[in-house]
Amino acid sequence: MSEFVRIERQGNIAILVLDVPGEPVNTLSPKFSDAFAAAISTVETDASIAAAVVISGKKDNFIAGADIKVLETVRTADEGVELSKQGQAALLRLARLPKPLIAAINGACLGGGLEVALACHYRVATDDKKTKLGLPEVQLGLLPGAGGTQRLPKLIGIAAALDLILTGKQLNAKRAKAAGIVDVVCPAPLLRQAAIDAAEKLLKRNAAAPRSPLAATSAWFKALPGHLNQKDLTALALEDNPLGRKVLFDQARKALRSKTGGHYPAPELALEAVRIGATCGFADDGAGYAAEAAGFGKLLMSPESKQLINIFFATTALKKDNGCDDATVQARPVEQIAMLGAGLMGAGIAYVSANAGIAVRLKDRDAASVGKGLAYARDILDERVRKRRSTPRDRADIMAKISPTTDYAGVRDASVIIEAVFEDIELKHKIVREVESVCSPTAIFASNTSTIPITTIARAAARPGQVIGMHYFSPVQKMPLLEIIVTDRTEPWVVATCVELGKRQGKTVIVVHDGVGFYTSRILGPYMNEAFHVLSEGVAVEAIDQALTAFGYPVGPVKLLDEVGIDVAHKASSVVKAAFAHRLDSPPGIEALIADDRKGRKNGRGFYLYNTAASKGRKSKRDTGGREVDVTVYKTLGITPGTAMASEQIATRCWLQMVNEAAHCFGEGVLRSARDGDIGAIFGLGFPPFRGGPFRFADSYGIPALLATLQAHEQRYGKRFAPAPVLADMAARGQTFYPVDGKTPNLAEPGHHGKPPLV
Ligand code: 3H9
Repeated sequence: MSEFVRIERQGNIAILVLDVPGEPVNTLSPKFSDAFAAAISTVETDASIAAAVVISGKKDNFIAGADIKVLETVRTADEGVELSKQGQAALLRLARLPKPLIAAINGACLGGGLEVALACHYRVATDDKKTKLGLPEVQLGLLPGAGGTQRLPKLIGIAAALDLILTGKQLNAKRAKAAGIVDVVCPAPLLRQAAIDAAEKLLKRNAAAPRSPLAATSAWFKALPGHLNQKDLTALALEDNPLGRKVLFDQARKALRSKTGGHYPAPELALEAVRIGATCGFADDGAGYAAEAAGFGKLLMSPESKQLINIFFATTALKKDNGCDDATVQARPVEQIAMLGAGLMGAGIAYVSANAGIAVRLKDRDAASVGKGLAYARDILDERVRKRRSTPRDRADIMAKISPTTDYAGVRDASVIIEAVFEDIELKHKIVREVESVCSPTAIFASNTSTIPITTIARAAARPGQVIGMHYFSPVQKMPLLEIIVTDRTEPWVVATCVELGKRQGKTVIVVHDGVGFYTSRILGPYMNEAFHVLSEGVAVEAIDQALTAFGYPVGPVKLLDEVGIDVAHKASSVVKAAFAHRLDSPPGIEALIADDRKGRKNGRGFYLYNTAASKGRKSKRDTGGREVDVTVYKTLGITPGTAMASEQIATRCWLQMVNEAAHCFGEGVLRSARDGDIGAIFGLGFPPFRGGPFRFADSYGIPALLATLQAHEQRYGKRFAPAPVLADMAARGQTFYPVDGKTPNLAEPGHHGKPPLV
């Protein structure tokens, strides 16, 4: 018996217990595959075994997919193709096993893990919160390479399968059952028995009417159209004939292109593998499997996949990081927090906290304002219930955790008090003093400010070591990043406690040093400023936004101004510009927009047209939803659009500013590591993930080349392009931010940037 797979017995049923030794999760690796193949041979040849159950020995993980570290060692596309073919062959063997094979799933069943489950003949999954089924390969720049692009559409239909394969979406057991992936859902403690019961049922059924185990379980699928709604029937009708299928694939390809801008080859190749598979009915060993293997090998060698895999490992490392250079610093427990300010940010923070099981005291100055905050949290939950992501019971439990107040009642019991009031330093100082007079002496005071240095806020505090910044992004319930800001005086336990709180709220957390604009707003400022320069030179708004979306940002900088709010951006950027006026010259104009009451989407008056009450009758009555430029904006700015500038030139000017400012932050010790800088820019600002973040991108561009490009721009456009000093140092020493084959010094990990520790 292998230490990877143990075989236990219950009568004539074999239980294959998967348990990769010494690892927190099961992953598919050559060693695992050998052990699993040997166990399957035993099931095949041992006449006393009539059926088998595949279950995990881990507490809350079935199989997390192929071992990504092994994938990283693949050197050529051909090797990748071979790896995929081996996976396909191993799983085909499972699917063809003449004895019923049941997957018993608890915890993550992802990628290759779901492919194993799909090759089994029946799937039982638990209703545990950790149980998630999906094919997240596209998020790593890959496609499911062990038959997933063929077996999933064969099981649940092409349209439903594409929804999972092209997005990497993960389903809980209940939703997986509704989709037709899972046959039975049960509570976690009953999993083993439920799987054994299923094996016995299949054995009985087969004995009554012998047929292949697969046929025994797919019979229900044949009866499915009777239970489908109109939308599903249309999808099936489209899938069932070649012309309909062509329409379906053409639509999917078009939708993909418009979403990815052609920057992500993985979903396109996955779609192609499904399309080819569909032409031969997803036959075992058919052309679809060959296309899948070819796509897998190609993608494994792609630079996009390498960057996305880097992001996976960076976020995994951040899950374990306590935010302090001393890894032994412990977080203190947080049972209750107080949230001061019930606006969109405050209400959003209250919601993510309550959702994590933390009691929240939500305070605002009057009942109407707190009521609005509660209604906002309730709306988020209503939407989740409507989409069946939460139950009405969950909604009631979460809402019960948020208690409203208009005074400081209950603040004494809070371990962390977060303020999200107006960006007014007098007000913040008043609140710090009031809070300190009523809260516990061990309570932490966190500010959600995006513009005021935390050191300035802490000046009013009697306990400045317990003052910290927690910069959330809007909308809080959707944005994955939390930027935590520490001053020279913030205590390490305060940092560790807030990092832990952020993780419980579901955030990826980076810790940065206090300073003007912290990290994210600081690198956004010069980027937006450059877009404004380009605009003031007479380049059209659409041309600027298209240039940056073509580079890979989800929205262009001008559209982003409308979304964030021109007034908000103006306030934030004036702080950054004032601090760096010696090197950041900014064009005039934004003041004219403010004077013209252009605040962006929120008041329907910005760079684009919105069909809101405020914009109706001004220009267009059609609902353009921000898709068309409001040409009157040029007059407000005193600009005549018409200057032609190459898209690449526009994009380069803007990204150079962001990357150079990130290098400034790195050199000044604002960041703990290049890794944090990459994650902050990707998760907080939408820096194109396939480029890996500003530091990975700088490395792949080449530090000397980056330096030269900045110098050329400095000559042409002025001092705002002067390279960050760290870049010149690194170029002179032949350094990169990340190690190259372990040869260069590693500047990417905390504690290796040559600066003293932040905390
Ligand atoms: C694939 O399957 C390709 C196939 O289709 C084709 C084959 C031919 N590999 O996140 P955590 C490690 S591609 C290697 O902190 P959690 C992780 O690095 C794969 N390592 O725990 C960490 O290590 P360490 C498709 C992995 O509970 C430790 O496990 N699959 C892998 O918060 C704990 O992880 C995916 O994309 C892996 N596949 O979340 C799933 N998975 O302790 C990726 C985890 O040394 N994984 N590790 O730092 C996840 O989404 C999450 O890790 C998971 C657990 C939900 C499983």
